[in-house]
Amino acid sequence: MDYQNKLVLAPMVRVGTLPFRLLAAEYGADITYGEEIIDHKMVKCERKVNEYIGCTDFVEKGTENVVFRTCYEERNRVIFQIGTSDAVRALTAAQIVCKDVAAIDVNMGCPKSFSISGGMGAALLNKPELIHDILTTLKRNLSCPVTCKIRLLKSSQDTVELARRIEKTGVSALAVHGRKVADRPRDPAKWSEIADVVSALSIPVIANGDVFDYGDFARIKAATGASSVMVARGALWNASVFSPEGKVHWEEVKREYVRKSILWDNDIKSTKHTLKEMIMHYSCLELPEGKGVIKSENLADIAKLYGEERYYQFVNENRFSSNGS
Ligand code: FMN
Repeated sequence: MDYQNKLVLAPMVRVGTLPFRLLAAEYGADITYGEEIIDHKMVKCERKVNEYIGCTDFVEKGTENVVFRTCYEERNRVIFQIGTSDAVRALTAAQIVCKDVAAIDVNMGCPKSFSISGGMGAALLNKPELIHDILTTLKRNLSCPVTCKIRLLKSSQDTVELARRIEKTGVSALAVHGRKVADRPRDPAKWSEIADVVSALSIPVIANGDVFDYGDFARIKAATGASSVMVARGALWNASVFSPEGKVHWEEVKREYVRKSILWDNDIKSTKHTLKEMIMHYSCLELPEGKGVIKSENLADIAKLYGEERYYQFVNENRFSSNGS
């Protein structure tokens, strides 16, 4: 796995499922992260080849709950992001999925209370020994690359010190979200503090924060010195942000997302959440489209709402033969 000069789709809960990752890749993303999945959940899963859809599923044992879905096409660019507070559990979870993905990433930046209270995400940032334990355990026992994603610490000096310790564990790359734990998404990302990390490390650093247009890729690269860039909201609002030809209209992107959700039989909650986020950015949920998404109970309802009934029918009638190639 090469982490130099890459455009990267950031991990996004309830957004970064298979259809969205494939959509971003189609527009030009080189590396696509899945949504964070907690190790507790993953250790309960078994791998199942889903011939009906043409994909590989990780399903909670004894249920039909698909926790992670991937396919052969994205095998060399999909990163599985794990939420963890324990090296052995992280390893057990990673071993279940590592042969089907390009790399394993550890989330060390999530500031949400469910992560922090479980000792995961940003809670790790002030536990360098635990970080070391988790990353070295994964590195020693997995054959795929291991990376992690952090936020900035209180001072740039502290961030650089932590980044150096992380580099020593042998990780292949480090993603740095240019905000501190207490910062809000609307606060500007501090590209200059990412630059301090880039100049202190020799492994690739993936710069993240406030990239909304294709031109921003060059700007953040110049400001940070990083050769790879990760995008979250800019991609959520318009996945064609990765396209060097410029963005296509968001209605077109949304339609393509709906079709991919149908094709890959995406989890309805994730499809609804992603569509709502897209709609809220450009319009509002009180209009008929938004209300229709909220009311939808399954992908057939979504297909009807977007005039894709025939596509829905076609896909479902041709499962075995047309998919997974
Ligand atoms: N960061 C993670 O490390 N793991 C996640 O699962 C995750 N989920 C997110 C979900 C949403 C809807 C958004 C907007 C962000 C999420 N983040 C997550 C943070 C992003 O990956 C990214 O670091 C942050 O949004 C800054 O990038 P941006 O300025 O391009 O949005």
